Amino acid sequence: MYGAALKQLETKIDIINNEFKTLHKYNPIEHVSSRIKSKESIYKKLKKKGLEPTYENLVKTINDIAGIRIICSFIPDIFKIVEMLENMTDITVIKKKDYVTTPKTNGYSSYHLIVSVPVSLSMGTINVKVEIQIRTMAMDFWASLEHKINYKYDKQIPKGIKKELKECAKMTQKLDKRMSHLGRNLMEEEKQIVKEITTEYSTVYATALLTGNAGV
Ligand code: 0O2
Repeated sequence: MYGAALKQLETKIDIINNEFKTLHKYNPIEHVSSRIKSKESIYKKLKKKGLEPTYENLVKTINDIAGIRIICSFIPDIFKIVEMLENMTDITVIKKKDYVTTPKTNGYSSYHLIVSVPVSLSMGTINVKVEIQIRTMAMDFWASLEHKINYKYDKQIPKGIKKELKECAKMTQKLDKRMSHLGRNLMEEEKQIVKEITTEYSTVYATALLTGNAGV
């Protein structure tokens, strides 16, 4: 059921991306990946929560068994994608965590949505929870390195490395802001060029109409 929910969501995200490309002439999503949490990881998470490893506890308390990660170019894209997902009538947003506006104390930044997706099986329709993480390439770079370091030190990262990671996170945030600013300027320039071409074309066409040369 988790695999089916992921497939459905991936299709929806693909549709969002194509719609965005058509409407705004640019592609907000760099890439999308999905995964189903490993048994070991589910077991560890239940243990951490002080719960027995039962099917009921797993379904009720673990929100990220099925996970999708959406990587964008710029910070504003994250919020646009969140808005588009929220507007979809066939998925329900259960929970939102905005670590983009307010990063975690360790520096982690990303937008998390827990959504419920209806999956039709032969025995009926069930609602399946999926975690969607939306972040920029820079945020993803930081998070994947921090994840590896965490794994290496079994979540007991030495103080010096923690400090270094926090500084890197600050640099990542600055880089994201500057890149988003550059991206916005570039898009404004492109819009202006399209506007100028359209205006020029309209003038030429109107003149042609008035002089009876519209066919030309
Ligand atoms: P893995 O191995 O990536 O699957 P909740 O019950 O939903 O309130 P939860 O699940 O702890 O509590 O929620 P949260 O904080 O949204 O974290 C869910 C996932 O986000 C994590 O899953 C990570 O993938 C990612 N994440 C959260 N905080 C950090 C962080 O500080 N660093 C990195 N690198 N990733 C983070 P898992 O199960 O922890 O790990």
